[in-house]
Amino acid sequence: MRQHEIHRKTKETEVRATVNLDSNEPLEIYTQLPLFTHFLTALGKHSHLSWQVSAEGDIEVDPHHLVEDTGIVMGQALRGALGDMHSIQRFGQRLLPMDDALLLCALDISGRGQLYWSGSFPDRPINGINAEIWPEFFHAFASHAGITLHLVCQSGVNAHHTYEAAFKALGQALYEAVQISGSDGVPSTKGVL
Ligand SMILES: [Mn+2]
Repeated sequence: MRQHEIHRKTKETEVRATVNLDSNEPLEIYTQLPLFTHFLTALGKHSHLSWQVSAEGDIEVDPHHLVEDTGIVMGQALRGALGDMHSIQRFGQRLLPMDDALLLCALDISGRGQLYWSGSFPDRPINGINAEIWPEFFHAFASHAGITLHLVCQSGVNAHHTYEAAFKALGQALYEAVQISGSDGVPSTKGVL
């Protein structure tokens, strides 16, 4: 079973995440921010992977710590579960619509964590949470998972639709990339990821 758990506690947050790449249940997501829980549940559901995440923190200061640290811990759990990356597909992509929103996600489990965030993301808060917080999640996740992650907002008017579509698109692209392919060994001409 390709499964890994990370627990991280700081003076700002306490986050636990487990991911199993060979199962789609249980899916259990809890954070202190209901909107973030909603988005992560969308990611988890559409990744068809088993995620168990619990995240608490000093949201009275700013939701930023909780969102960024959850990205760190989920990324580290994914990296651990991938292990030696033997026979994985490595690449994943999705063009995901959600009503007015259209999100492109393309990722490479490259071992080099980086986020490329572009396009017309709406710069409006949702339920009092500023839009600038969402790329912080994806940046932390990509950095700590060791994936090259492109997220491009092709169009998006409604902020809730647009950011939710980004989480769903990541889930779908991730599912594709972590699948076991028919070929043997690490999928790199270098022989290592
Ligand atoms: Mn929604």
